[in-house]
Amino acid sequence: MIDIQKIRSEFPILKQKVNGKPLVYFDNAATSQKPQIVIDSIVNYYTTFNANIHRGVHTLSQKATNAFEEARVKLQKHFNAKKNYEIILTAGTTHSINIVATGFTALLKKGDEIIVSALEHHSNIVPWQMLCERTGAVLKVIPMNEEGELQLDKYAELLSKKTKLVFVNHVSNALGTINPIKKIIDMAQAVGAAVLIDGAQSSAHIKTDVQALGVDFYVASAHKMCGPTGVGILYGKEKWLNKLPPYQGGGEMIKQVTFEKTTYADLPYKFEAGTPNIAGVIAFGTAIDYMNALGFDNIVTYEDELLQYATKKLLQIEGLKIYGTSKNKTAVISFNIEGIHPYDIGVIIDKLGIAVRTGHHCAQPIMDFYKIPGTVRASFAFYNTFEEIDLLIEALIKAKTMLL
Ligand code: 7TS
Repeated sequence: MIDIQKIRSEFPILKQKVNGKPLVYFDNAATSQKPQIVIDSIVNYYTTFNANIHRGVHTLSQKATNAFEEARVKLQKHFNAKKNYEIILTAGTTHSINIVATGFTALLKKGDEIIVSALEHHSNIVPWQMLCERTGAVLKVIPMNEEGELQLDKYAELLSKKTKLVFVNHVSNALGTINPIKKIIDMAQAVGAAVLIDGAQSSAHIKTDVQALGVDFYVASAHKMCGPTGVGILYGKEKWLNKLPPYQGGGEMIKQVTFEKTTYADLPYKFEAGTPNIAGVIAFGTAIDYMNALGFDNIVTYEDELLQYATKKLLQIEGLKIYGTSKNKTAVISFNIEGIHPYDIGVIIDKLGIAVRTGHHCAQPIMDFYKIPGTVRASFAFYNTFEEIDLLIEALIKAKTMLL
């Protein structure tokens, strides 16, 4: 069960007023808010044991190294990776994707094929296009339908022996659709392709077991899971991480350096050049503990109630259309009101203290599919309330009266 009063008291930012009104934060798909315990974790690191990791014999360095490596193990357990060194600590989802996309340059040849989906965020499109430019590989796209779901029959037609890599997000950031990733992974692996799943939008709502999925790569960002910005993970099966070359050269990722030849460090350090975001990684571990203590089953049940309530209420507003109507959705609602630009709605309801995102949500192909410039996106988290949804509805009715 979600104890909403207790939870809200743990998020200091939610107590403030914005433009004279209590903050209603419905931009959780962009980034989540942080509980005090995560903020304290960062402060505690810098206040009591700030030191560089993996290189000092002194006490603070060892303390920092232990806390950093403990966080890796928490992440390993959370995502159920077989080995702790299959969890690479990165700067976030975008960074993780680029490590794989750049690494595959050495593994692809002209005429090979890469499949992405029509539901991708730009960070899941551009690195693959760049990979295709470097290698002569061809990018194919799984189409979507009007409900915002992927067409798996069309996906089956795209798969062949030429397919080397399939890349799909677990949940669409623009529409909230939960993709049938187990099926997508199994179908790709049946033709010998590797699969990368982007968990940026799912990881705060769905507990993912990478071994049960059998996925080759899985990526996520801490900041969408109550953790800090600038931190994320790249999970990769050991055999794949060993096949990929390092992404960046530098300190920490080497075994031996001479001017004639350098040998690389073992996993995970081969992909962790330079001083990482030590405080961020430790706080990511704290955020994972916090979310697991709440329980993902509790989180998803409560957020689904918010989703159903908001969907019903929003559809009572005349002229309002929701984009993305799959039955399998996280608590994200993308919508427009007929005759009004989404940006204008965003600006007016901000004056009433309500934070939503407006625009194409870095998923322009989805907007092109619906032939719209963008949407208003309200995305909910477990610390949101039904009363806040009522405030959104009131604000939208007000905005509609002002703008039409
Ligand atoms: N993949 C998906 C599905 C995303 O939603 C995002 C960020 C990213 C990748 C990139 O993550 P980053 O942490 O590396 O930036 N999505 C959004 C969003 O929907 N609004 O702001 C950022």
